[in-house]
Amino acid sequence: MTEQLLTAERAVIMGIVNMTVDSFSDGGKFVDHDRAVAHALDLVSAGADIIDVGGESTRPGATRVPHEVERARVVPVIAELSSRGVAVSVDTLNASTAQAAVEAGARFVNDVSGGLADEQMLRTVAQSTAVYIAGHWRGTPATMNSMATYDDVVGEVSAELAQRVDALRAAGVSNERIVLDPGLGFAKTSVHNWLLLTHLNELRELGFPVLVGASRKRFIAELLPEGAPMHDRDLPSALVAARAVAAGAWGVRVHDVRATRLALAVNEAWKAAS
Ligand code: PMM
Repeated sequence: MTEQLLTAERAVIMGIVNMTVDSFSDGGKFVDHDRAVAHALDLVSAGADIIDVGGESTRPGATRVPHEVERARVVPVIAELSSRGVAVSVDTLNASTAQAAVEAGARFVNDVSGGLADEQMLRTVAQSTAVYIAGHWRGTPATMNSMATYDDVVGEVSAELAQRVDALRAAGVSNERIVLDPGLGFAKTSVHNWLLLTHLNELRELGFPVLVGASRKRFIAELLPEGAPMHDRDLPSALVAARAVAAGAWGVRVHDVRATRLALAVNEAWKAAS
């Protein structure tokens, strides 16, 4: 099933379940086990291919969560979803959480730090059969905004992701188990995010599936009137997802799966007719 997702002709939709108290868009809504599971199942029925379960927010300025708290939040949900046949990814910076999640059935480890936050991460992934999603990042949520300086953001993000690939290979993770993510918003300004989105082909040239996470982020909010409600970000997020997929993204990580599925259906109809 994991292999099918990696080689699928249709783009993959990863639905977000944040079991956090302070995520910028849905903090506090799904910390409870039953609500998280119910939300995940809703996202699956709306067309999510993978459910991404996270227990620690990585937004700028977020406070770190003790590993045990993170594990206690996400592992039971991952176990339940996996037992129901849902493909699950764990969104974590921590090797110990990744390991527990994989033991509970997670097939993907989604690490926005690309292994830079926890030196055990790459070895832990190598010892599993999980697919590893390596995000581009330059520092913790406390420091990343000050690291958003680039001469050539596309070239530098590509080169830094290529270094993560080298580290993954050295740790024993084979190419077939690697997905790359430009890490929109992680040590990036809005201008950087748009440049990365409009030059996805350069990231694709690294030879790995590319996942894009633009959903509800601040650079999307900047398209809306100030103070617009959070769900107003879902339409522009779905359009960005569709454009990213049209530009060759393997998958998109989104909050509003229903809208994204429709936006991708437009892409598919467009492609079929052209
Ligand atoms: N962004 C966030 C969290 N996890 N994972 C991947 N692979 N890519 C991302 O861009 C990404 C991520 C932060 O957003 P959230 O608070 O809405 O989860």
